[in-house]
Amino acid sequence: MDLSDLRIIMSQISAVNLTEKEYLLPGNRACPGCALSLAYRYILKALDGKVVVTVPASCLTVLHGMYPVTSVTVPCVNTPFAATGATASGLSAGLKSMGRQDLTVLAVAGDGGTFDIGVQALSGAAERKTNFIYVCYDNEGYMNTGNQRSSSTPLGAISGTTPVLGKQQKPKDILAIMEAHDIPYIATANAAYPLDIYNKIRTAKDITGTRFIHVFTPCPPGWGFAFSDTIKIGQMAVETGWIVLYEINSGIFQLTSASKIMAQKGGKLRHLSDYIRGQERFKNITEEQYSELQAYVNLRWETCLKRAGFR
Ligand SMILES: Cc1ncc(C[n+]2csc(CCOP(=O)(O)OP(=O)(O)O)c2C)c(N)n1
Ligand code: SF4
Repeated sequence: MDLSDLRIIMSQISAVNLTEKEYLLPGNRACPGCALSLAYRYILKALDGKVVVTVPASCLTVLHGMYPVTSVTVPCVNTPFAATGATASGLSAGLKSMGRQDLTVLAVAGDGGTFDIGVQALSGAAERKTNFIYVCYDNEGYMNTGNQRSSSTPLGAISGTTPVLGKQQKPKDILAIMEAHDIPYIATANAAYPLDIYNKIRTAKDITGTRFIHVFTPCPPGWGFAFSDTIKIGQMAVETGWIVLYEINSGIFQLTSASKIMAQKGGKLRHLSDYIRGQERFKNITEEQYSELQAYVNLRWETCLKRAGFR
């Protein structure tokens, strides 16, 4: 190893050299084992306090706390459910008019607030190439109001509004929708891989325009698994191909983190049943639905391997 290799290694963030500064404080109102709180902690660390956040109605608003108490040390504008993209656009215009280039505008919304009610405001802002980072944390349902199904809820999953047979439709492909907007940066992430989230936010921070990051956030009470299994579920999602970790930076697609390692080792996936089995929400899934999910996961994984040059 020469000096330049050593410099590259030293510049990479690891658990050893990660900042100890905290912007999300302990004692907040998230459930135990909440993947959102873990992901959000690393997102804020990556922006190092130089951020203005906007959050719509969601579990994240609850996590922030009720006025006059808050668990977050950065400024946040709470916005109506449908308005995250619009509020982020306003914040971006305001900071520009004040000549403030030191602050990042960060919008963080759930899957309900992104895939469903917030999609038009986000689409409009992305089409205008508005300057902000938009993080959609995806717990695959409207969790804050009691786990109603969203357009991200998986086929076959039981929810508050699909209580017996489970959801009968496949999720909307939000990443394909955002890619169609031709924005400069798109990434997927997963709360079980916090350093990957950190690195992606750092990359996004230095890009101008709309940057979209989808973060998979397992939800113990909503999905029906033990509070202590959040990381295990998150890792299994990657190992089975339920979630693929990648980024598309200026049109260049590459796998990252555990997905990249899996691809380098030949690209074999674990059986999806390993992931499905541990979750109460899939207890009534039919064989037909399971086969459909497995076929979808296989096809998407092969597509990603091809895009990343592994096939
Ligand atoms: C216009 C409007 N409709 C409904 C609500 C009620 N509401 C508040 S939070 C929420 C669910 C949010 O779901 P999601 O965006 O997925 O975030 P999560 O709760 O899962 O964190 C709903 C339906 C609202 N605040 N405003
Ligand atoms: S309901 Fe789920 S997403 Fe919401 S705070 Fe609890 S664990 Fe987190």
